[in-house]
Amino acid sequence: MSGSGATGRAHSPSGEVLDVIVVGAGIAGLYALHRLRGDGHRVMCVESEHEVGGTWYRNRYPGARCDVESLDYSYSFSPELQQEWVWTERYATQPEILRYLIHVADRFDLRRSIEFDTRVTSLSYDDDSSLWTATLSTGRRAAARHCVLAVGSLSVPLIPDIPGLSDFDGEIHQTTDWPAEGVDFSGKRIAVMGTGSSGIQAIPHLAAQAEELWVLQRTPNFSIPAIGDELTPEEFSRAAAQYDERRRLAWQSSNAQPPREFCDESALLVSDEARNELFERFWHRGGVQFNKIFPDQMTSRAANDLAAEFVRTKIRELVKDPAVAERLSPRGYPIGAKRICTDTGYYRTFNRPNVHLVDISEEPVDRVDGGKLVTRERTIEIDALVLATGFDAVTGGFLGIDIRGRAGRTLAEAWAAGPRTYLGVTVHGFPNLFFVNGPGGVSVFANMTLVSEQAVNWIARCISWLDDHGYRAIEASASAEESWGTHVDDVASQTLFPQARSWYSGANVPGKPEQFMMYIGGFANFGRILERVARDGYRGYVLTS
Ligand code: NA7
Repeated sequence: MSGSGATGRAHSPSGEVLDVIVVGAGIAGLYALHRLRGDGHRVMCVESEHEVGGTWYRNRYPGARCDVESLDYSYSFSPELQQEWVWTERYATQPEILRYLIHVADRFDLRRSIEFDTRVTSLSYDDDSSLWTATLSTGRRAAARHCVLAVGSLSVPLIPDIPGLSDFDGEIHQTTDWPAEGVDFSGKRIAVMGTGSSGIQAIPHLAAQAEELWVLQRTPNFSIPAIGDELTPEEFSRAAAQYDERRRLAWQSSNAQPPREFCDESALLVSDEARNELFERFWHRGGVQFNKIFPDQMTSRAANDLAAEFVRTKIRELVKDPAVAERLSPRGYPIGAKRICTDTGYYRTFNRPNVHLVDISEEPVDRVDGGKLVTRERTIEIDALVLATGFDAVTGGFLGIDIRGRAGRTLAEAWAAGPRTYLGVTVHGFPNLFFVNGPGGVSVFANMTLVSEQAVNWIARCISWLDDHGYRAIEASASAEESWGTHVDDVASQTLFPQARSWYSGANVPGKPEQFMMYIGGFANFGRILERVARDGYRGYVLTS
C-alpha cells in the first residue's frame, strides 16, 4: 500500500508537509494544538463541528453537567489561565465549560490552525516516506509526519434500531446532538429512551416542561445527587490561591483530582453505624466519588453490596410509589461498575403525576408507528422522542476514520478481536500515530483534562525527542503491546468493573468485541510508567532513522 504522501502529492491546505495533524478540537485536541505549536511544529487541527469543544459542544441537552469539580476539570498547563477564568459552580454546567473552551481557543490564538466543519475521513501511512496522508471531507488532502487523534471517548452516538423510527411523525432529539437554540417541550407528550448519565440528567428538566413524559428504562442505574452548588467569587478566589497545591495533589492522585478523605478500612470491618454514617455523608456531599468511600468497594462484592443497598434504600425513601421505586432500583451488577450517574432530583421526578416509568426490559419497544410508540403491552401517543442511548465509546471515534497503517493494514483489522494499544497512545503497525485517551489508557477513569494533558505532554515530548535524535518513525513493538494488554486485563480482573455490561467494555454496542477498555492502575501510577518508558529511550518501541 502506498499513501500518496510517498509521491509528495498530498499536502496541507497551504501545500507543505506538516509536522503534525491533530484530529479533534475538544479538550484534548485544543491542548495538543497549543502544546505542539508551542514546541515549534507546523500543526493543523481538523474539527468536524464549526466550533471548538468536542463533547461539550455537542451534548447541549438540558441538565448537562460535569461530574468532576470545575476547579479540577480545567487545564493546568497555564497558571495565568487558571487564575483568570472564574468558575461559578462547583460542578460546571455544559454552557460554562463550552464558554471556557471557547475562551481557551481565543486566548491562545488556536483558531488560526483549526480547519472547522471538516472531517478526516481517512489516514494512510506510507512506509517509504514515513508520512501520513489525511483525506478531508472537503476533498483536500494533507500530509504530515505525525498524527495525533484527539477524537474523544464519547463522540460517536448510538442510535437504537427501532422499526419505524425514520418515519416517526413527531420530533426526534438526541442528547448527543441537541439543538443549540434549545427545545421547548411545553404542552408536549415525550418519551425518553435511555437512563444513563445523559438521560438521568435531562429527565428532571424535561419533566418540568412536558405535558406527559414516559421514561423508557432498560436497565436502572445508580445515581447520586450532583449537588450543583454555586461557587461564589470569594470561594473561587480562596480556592484559586491554593491552585498550585491542588494541582500537585491531583497529579499525584489515582484519578487526577485532589484526594478526598476516604475511609481506609474495609467496608466489611467497620460497624454498621460508622458505615452508614459515611454513606450518608458522601450521599449528601454528592458526586461520583461515592464509589470510593471504602478501599474494597470496587474489589469486594460483599463490600459493594452494602453501598448498593444504601442507594436502593435512598431510592425507596425518595420515590413514593413502592412499585416504581423497585423498578428504579438497580440489581444484579456492582454499584460503580457501570459509571455511576449524578443527578439533580432524578428519583423525585417519578413522584410527578406527568411522569411514567416504562420498564422496557419487561415490555420492549416493538416499533414506532406514525406518532405512536408501540411496546409489547401498550401504545403510547407521543409528540417527541428523546434518545439518550449512549455512545460507541472509547474506540468509536478512532474506528470512524479509515486508518491504514504499515502495509495497508487497517485499524479495524488490528482491533477486530478487541482493541489493543501500547500505553493507550500507540498501536503496533501504525508508526507515528498517537492516540489521546485510547483504549488501554486511563482516559475516562480519571479527570479528562489532566489525563489529556498527561497523554499530550508525553506525545509532544516523544515527537521532539525523535527530532532531536534523528529518528523519523516510532512504532510500538508487538510484544510490548501484548504485555501491556495483558497487564491492563490483569488489573481490571482484580476489580468488580468487568462484572457489569457497560460501555466501559463495549457491551452496549451490538457486535462490538467485549473487553474492558481502560487501564485502572491509577493516573499517577500510569504517569510514572509513561515517564519510565520515555526515560529508557522509549522502551518497547521500534525506532527508525
Ligand atoms: P449510557 O451511560 O451508555 O446510557 C445509555 C442508556 O441508553 C442506557 O440506559 C441504555 O440501557 C440505554 N439504551 C441504549 N441502547 C438502547 C436500546 N437499543 N434500547 C433501549 N435502551 C437503550 O450513555 P450516556 O450518554 O447516558 O452516558 C455516557 C457517559 O457520558 C456517562 O457514563 C458519563 O461518563 C458521561 P442499558 O443500560 O444498555 O440497558
